[in-house]
Amino acid sequence: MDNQGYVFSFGPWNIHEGADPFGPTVRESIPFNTKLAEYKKLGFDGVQFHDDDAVPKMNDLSKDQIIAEATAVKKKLDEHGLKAEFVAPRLWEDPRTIDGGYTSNDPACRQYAIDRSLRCIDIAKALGTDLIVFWLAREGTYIRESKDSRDAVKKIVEAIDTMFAYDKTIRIAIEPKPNEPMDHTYIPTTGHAIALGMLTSDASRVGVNIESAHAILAGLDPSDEMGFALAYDKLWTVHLNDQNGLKFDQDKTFGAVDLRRAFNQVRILDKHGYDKTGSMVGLDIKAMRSQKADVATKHLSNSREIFLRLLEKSRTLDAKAEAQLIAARDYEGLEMLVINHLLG
Ligand code: GLO
Ligand code: MG
Repeated sequence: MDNQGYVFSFGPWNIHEGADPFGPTVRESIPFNTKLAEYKKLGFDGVQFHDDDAVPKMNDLSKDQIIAEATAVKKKLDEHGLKAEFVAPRLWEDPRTIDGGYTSNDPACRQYAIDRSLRCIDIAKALGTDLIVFWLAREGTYIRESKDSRDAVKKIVEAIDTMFAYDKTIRIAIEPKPNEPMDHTYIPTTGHAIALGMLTSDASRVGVNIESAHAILAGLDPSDEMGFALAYDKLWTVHLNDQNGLKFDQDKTFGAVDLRRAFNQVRILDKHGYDKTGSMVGLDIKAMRSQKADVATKHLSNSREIFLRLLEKSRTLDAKAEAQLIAARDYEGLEMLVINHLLG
C-alpha cells in the first residue's frame, strides 16, 4: 500500500515482550538491530527513540561516549534508509525520578533530570533530529498536598529554558497525558502544553505530540485536540492508537475500538495538509499480550493500513452532499452519509 505522501514512524518499545503490571514477559526480547531491520518491511521510515533506546546505560557514560554511541546508531539508521524522528528523555525509571523529574521536591533529583535532558539533546543531534518529545510521566502527584501546582509549572518552564539555552536549534513537543503512572499529571491536555510553551523563553520552539489514547483518557476527542494544535501550527508529531474507554492506557491498534473516531483523526490531519508539514505519522501501539511472537508486529502494519484506508475514505467522502447537508442543517442526514461511506 502506497504511503500517499505520509511518513510513518514508531518507537522500538512498540515491539515488546508483553509484560504488564500483573504478569511477566510472554515473548522473547528482540535486539534493537533486529527491530531496525523490521521497519521498512512493515512500511515505516521513521524511528522514535527514548534517549536510552539509542544509548543504553547512558547514565554510566561520559558526554563524549554518549555522542560516539549515538553517532554509531545514526550510521545504522542510514544503512537501513531510516530517519530518527525524535528523542525523548526517559525520566521515569531511575530512582532519582521516583517523585518526578523537573518537578521533584528534591533539588538534586531535579538537577539529574535536567542533566539527563541535556544528554538527550546530544543524542538527538547525533541522530540527526532537532525534535525532543516530553512525555511528562511522573511530573504530577499522587496526593495534591505533596507539590505546588503553580511552582511545578514554573519548574518545567525553567527546565525547558535550560534546554533551549544549551542548544539553539532543538524543538520540544510535549506529549500531554492526564494520568498514569500518576494520579494527576501537570500537563494533561494540548491546551495546557501550548499555554506552557508561552511561558518559556521561546514559545516558537514548543509544540505538541498528541496521542489518541491520552486525549480519550482526558475525556476529549483526539481529532479536536489535533485541530486545536493545527490552529496554532503546533502539531509536530502524533501518537496514533486507540483506547477502550476510561481504563489504563491501552495503546490499542489505531481504529480498532472506534473506527469513526479514527476516521476523524485522519480527516483533520489530511484536510489541513499534515503530510506537507514535514511531521511524521507516529504510532504508539502495544501488541496484545496474547499475541504469539512470530506475529507480534501485526499491530504496527495493521495500524498503518487502517490509517491509509481511512485516508482513502476521507478523500472520497461526497463533498458536495456533505456541504448541502451542512447548509440545510440536516445533521442526521450528514451522520448517515458518513456511516454509509464508512460501511462501504
Ligand atoms: C505513555 C507514552 C509513552 C511515550 C514514549 C515517548 O503513556 O505514550 O509511550 O509516548 O515514552 O516519550
Ligand atoms: Mg505516546
